[in-house]
Amino acid sequence: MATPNNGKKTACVVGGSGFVASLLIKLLLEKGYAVNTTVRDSDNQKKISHLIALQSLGDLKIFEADLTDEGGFDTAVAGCDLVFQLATPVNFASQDPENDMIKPAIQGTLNVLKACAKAKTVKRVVLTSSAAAVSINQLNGTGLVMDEKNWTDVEFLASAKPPTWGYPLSKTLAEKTAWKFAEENNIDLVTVVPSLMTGPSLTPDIPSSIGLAMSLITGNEFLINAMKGMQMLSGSISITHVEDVCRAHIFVAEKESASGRYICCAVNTSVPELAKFLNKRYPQYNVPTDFEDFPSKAKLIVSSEKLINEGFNFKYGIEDIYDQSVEYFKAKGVLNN
Ligand SMILES: NC(=O)c1ccc[n+]([C@@H]2O[C@H](COP(=O)([O-])OP(=O)(O)OC[C@H]3O[C@@H](n4cnc5c(N)ncnc54)[C@H](OP(=O)(O)O)[C@@H]3O)[C@@H](O)[C@H]2O)c1
Ligand SMILES: *[C@@H]1O[C@H](CO)[C@@H](O)[C@H](O)[C@H]1NC(C)=O
Ligand SMILES: *[C@@H]1O[C@H](CO)[C@@H](O)[C@H](O)[C@H]1NC(C)=O
Ligand SMILES: *[C@@H]1O[C@H](CO)[C@@H](O)[C@H](O)[C@H]1NC(C)=O
Ligand SMILES: CC(=O)N[C@H]1CO[C@H](CO)[C@@H](O)[C@@H]1O
Repeated sequence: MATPNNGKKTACVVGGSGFVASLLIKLLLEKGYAVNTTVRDSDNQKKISHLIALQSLGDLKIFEADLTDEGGFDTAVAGCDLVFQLATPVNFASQDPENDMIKPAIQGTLNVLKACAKAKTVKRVVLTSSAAAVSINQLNGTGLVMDEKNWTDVEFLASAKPPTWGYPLSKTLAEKTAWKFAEENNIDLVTVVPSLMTGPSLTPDIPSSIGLAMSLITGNEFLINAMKGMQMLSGSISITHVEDVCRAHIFVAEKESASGRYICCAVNTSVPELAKFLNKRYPQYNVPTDFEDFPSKAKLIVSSEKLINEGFNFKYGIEDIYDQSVEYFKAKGVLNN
């Protein structure tokens, strides 16, 4: 493979300041990649301090680009072999999900793919989708198995508008748009479809997904209710260590035979089952285990069989995922024993 930059492999990571993207950048630099990354506001020293710190690990250049700027990604993408697109607007409290999340998620993904088409050097694009683009439907029951062929029911989300509908709709439509554009423009696209992530974060602030995954331990009632809502809407509580999701991004980017979507989910559970596990493992936090008539069995599992059959190994199970998240919260001063 002809690579510029003295034979170094080159990658662009779009949305580098985020929870997942900043760890992905660290792993890429450790593997010897030269990395270009884009952030929304490169003058905001606090929001990018963790990226500045990563520059000591290798060749990392920081560019400024907003998802809504057509042409904004051209410079950072130019000359790269691989492009990872992780940026997405997240605003669960939005009164206007159409304009705050759905339109910019779709337009932004298109703007990144257009930059890839222009660059002529890009061999593969890896887009970060979400299990929320797979598992949301109106079916009832338990024991359903969802795989890469399954798509979230967009008509249901758009018409019934259940709480938090904007985010899953934005993720589903952005991924569908990406597949259409990639096919029409001959782009080698692979998508990673992760579940809820937790684990230590490099970001200055604690990412909201860790706060959600840790809510049973911190006792935050609002977030515990959000987790119950997540189980009801998406059919399960599915959790993966953030590092495994980053490793999966690099795995599918480098593996020539990889194609299509890849669900990346280490653990499938429910709020009551998870609470029982956490209560036993960390008795000091008095995790509640009585959920009355709330369903203790998840409706479905999201299966990572395709990723595993491709040769990927998950490094972390439920014990490691939570042991490391608890240590992270202690280090951040959120938990004190
Ligand atoms: N965390 C999870 O549990 C989870 C689960 C499934 C899928 N995912 C997916 O994984 C990806 C990364 O998520 P994350 O948890 O790392 O989220 P995050 O920390 O909130 O990162 C999102 C990134 O998107 C950027 N962004 C938002 N709006 C933008 C805009 N208009 N222009 C440019 N950049 C914009 C943010 O930039 P700023 O720093 O400037 O705000 C941030 O860097 C997302 O695609 C998400 O949907 C996450
Ligand atoms: C980063 O962007 C610059 C400017 O467009 C480009 O020359 C270079 O090849 C890009 N890739 C990397 C990994 O440096
Ligand atoms: C599932 O159950 C809900 C609530 O009981 C009901 O409204 C809905 O029609 C059911 N869905 C199917 C596909 O049977
Ligand atoms: C998932 O997709 C397969 C293949 O299209 C389909 O047969 C199955 O019914 C879908 N499952 C659900 C729960 O929607
Ligand atoms: C099919 C599948 O992925 N099942 C997994 C659900 O999660 C448990 C761990 O909690 C795994 O052991 C199963 O393999």
